[in-house]
Amino acid sequence: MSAEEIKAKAEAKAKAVDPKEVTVDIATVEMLKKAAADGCETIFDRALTMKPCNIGEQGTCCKNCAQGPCRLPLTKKQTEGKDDRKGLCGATPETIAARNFARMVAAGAAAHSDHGRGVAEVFLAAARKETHDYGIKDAEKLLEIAPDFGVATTIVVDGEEKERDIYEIAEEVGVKALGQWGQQDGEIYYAKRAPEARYELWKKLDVIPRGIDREIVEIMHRTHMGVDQDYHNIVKQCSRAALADGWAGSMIATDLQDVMFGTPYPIQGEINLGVLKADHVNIIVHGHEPLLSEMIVVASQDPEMLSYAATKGAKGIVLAGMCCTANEILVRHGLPIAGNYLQQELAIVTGAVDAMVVDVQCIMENLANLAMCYHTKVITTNPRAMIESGDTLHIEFDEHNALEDAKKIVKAAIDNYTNRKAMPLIPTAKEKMVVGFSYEAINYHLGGTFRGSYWPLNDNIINGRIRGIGGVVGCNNARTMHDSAHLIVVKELLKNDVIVLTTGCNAMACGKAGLLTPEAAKVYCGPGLAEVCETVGIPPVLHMGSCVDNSRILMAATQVVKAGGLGKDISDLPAAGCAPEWMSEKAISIGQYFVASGVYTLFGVTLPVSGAPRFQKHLFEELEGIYGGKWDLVEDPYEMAHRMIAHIDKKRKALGLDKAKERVLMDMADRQKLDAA
Ligand code: CUV
Ligand code: SF4
Repeated sequence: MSAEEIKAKAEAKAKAVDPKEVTVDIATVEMLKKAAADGCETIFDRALTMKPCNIGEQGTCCKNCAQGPCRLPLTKKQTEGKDDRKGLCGATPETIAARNFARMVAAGAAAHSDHGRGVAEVFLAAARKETHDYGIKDAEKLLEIAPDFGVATTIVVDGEEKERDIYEIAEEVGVKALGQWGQQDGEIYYAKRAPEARYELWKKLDVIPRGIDREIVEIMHRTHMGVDQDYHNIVKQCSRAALADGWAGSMIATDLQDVMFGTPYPIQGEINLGVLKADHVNIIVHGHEPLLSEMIVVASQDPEMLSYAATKGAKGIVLAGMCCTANEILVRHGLPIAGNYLQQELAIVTGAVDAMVVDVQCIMENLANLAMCYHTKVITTNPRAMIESGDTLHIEFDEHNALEDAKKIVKAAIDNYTNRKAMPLIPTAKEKMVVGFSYEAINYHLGGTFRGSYWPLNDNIINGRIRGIGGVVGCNNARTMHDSAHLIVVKELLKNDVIVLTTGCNAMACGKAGLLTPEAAKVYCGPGLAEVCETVGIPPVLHMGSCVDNSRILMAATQVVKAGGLGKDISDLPAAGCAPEWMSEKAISIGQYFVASGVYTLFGVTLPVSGAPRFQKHLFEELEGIYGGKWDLVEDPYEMAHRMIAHIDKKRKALGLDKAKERVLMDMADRQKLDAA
C-alpha cells in the first residue's frame, strides 16, 4: 500500500460510524454493522461527515429575499454587549431568528393540519356513504364530539325527543370540521374545550385561531421581507398558528380518526426490528396517516392475499409500522412496530422488507437509494410525496377505492418476495408493550369503577404518591445518540415519581426499552408511582399515540384541571413537557402550542435561537409571564429531567402540596367539595 492509500484508509476508518457510539438500541447496532459490511450508507454515516452550519444553527441566516442570504452569527464582540448586527434591510438578529422560527411553526402546523384535512375529507365521504371502505366505528365518540361542533345529537319529532341518525350527525360534523380549515373569522370550535381560565386568557391575548389555514398563511405573509419586524408580535402569531394545530388541525385528526377507526384502549403490541420474519412477506407502512394503513391492515389479512403469498413460498404476511403510522395502527390494532425514525433505513438493511409503503412526513429520501442496495420496493402513495431518487413505485391512494388500492400494494409486496437478493438478517430484539392510552382510556383505567374520572389521578398527585405529570414526546435526531436522551429523561422522571405520557418516537424508544409494561413500574419507579401503577395495573409510561395525538395530552391535561384540586388552568398543574431528540418542524409547532397552553416545554439537541439573545429571552423567560408556559433548551437529559421536576415542585408549592401529607381517606362529600373548588 502506498502512503497515500494508507492515509486514505485511516481517514475512512476514522470516519466510520462506531455503532455503539450512535445508538443505545441493540437492533440498531446490529443493523449498522450489517450496513457497513454491505457497503451501504445510512444517515448515521452522513451525520459523521457533514456538520451543521453554525449560522443556521443560531437561527440567524435570512434568505427571505434575494438581497441575502444575510448571515448574522453571534460573535464574541456581541456577547460583550455591543450588538449592531443587521441584514441589508436592517433586520436584526431577533427579527431574522423569529421569522425563521415562525416559518418552522407554519410548516409544522401545516403538516399536521393537512393530515387532518385529509382525515376530515375521508370522514365526510364516509358519512355520505360515498365509500364502502370506511364507516363509523365509534359512534359513542361521535356523539361526544358533536356538541363541540354545535351539532345536535337528538331531534324532536311530534313532541318527542329522538336520537338522530348517526350518519346524519356524522355528515354535519364532517362539514363543520372541514370548515375549520377555511374559516376566516371567529374562533375555532375546540378552543372552548380548554379550561375556562385558559380560554379567557387566549381571548384576552387575542390569540384564539380564526381558522386553520388562515393562521398558517398569515405567518408566511408576516415573515415575508419587510412585514412584521417585532419579534414579540411574530411570536404572538406563532401562538395562533400553533394553537390552530394543537386544538384544531391535530385534535380534529385524532377525533375523526377515532370515530372512523376506533378510540384506542389498552392493547398489547410488540416493537423493534425483531418483529420482521424471514419466511414471511414483510410489509412496512411508514409515515403518518392511518387512512391507507388501516386498509392495508385489512388487505394483509385477506385470505385471498394470504393464499397468494403462499403460492410464492411465503409462510404469511407481516405488516409492521414505522414512525407515526406505526403508532396509529399499533394503538388501534396492536400491530407490531419495526422501529422509530432513525431505524427506517435499517429495516431495509435487514434484507427482509419486501415493500416499504410510505405516505407523508419523516420519510428519508435515502430509503430509495438503500432499496437499490437490497430488493425492497419503496411504494409512494400520496400525491404530495413522491420520490425521484432510486426506483420507486407510485400507487396512489384514493379513499373511494381504498381497499382495492391497498390490495394492489400488498400484491406488489408479495410479488417482490421472490426477488430477495440474499438471506435476510433480522435482529432478534423485540419487546412486548401495552399501549393505547387515549385520554378516554386513562379516564376509564384510573377512574375505574368508582366514577370514571380523572379524580383518582388527581387524588394521587395531591397525596404525593405521584409527584407530577411529564409529557415526553418527539423524534429521533441523528445529531444525538439514538434513543439515549429519551430513555434517560423518562427513567429519571419515573424514579422521581413523575408519571409519563408519551407519543411519537419517544413512545417507541420507551417500548423498545421495556418501559411500556406494567412490570416496568416496580423496576423503574419511585415507591409512590410504583404503588399506583401496580394497584391499577398500568405501565408507568402511557403510550397515547402518534404526533397528532399530542392533542390527547392537551385533553388529558384539561381533564386533570376539570377533575379538581389542582388549580384552574393547565399552567397550574404540576406538569412539564419535553422533546429530548426533536428534529421535525412539527415539533416546533407542538412546542409552541404546549407553551401557549401553559406548559413548561423543554427541547434537547439544539434550538435555532441562540444567535438572537433577546428573542431567546422572550421564549425562555418572558413567555412565562404571558402564558404561564415557556420554552427551554437543555442538552443534558439528566438536567432536563431535573428542570422538569423542579418546575413540578414549584407548581406543587403554589398549590400548597409541598408539605408531605398523610394520605387521608376522603368520603364522597369531601370529593364533591374539591370538585366544586
Ligand atoms: Ni410524527 S415527527 S420523527 S415520526 S416523532 Fe418521530 Fe412521529 Fe418526529 Fe417523525
Ligand atoms: Fe437580508 Fe433583509 Fe433580505 Fe433577509 S429580508 S435576506 S435580512 S435583506
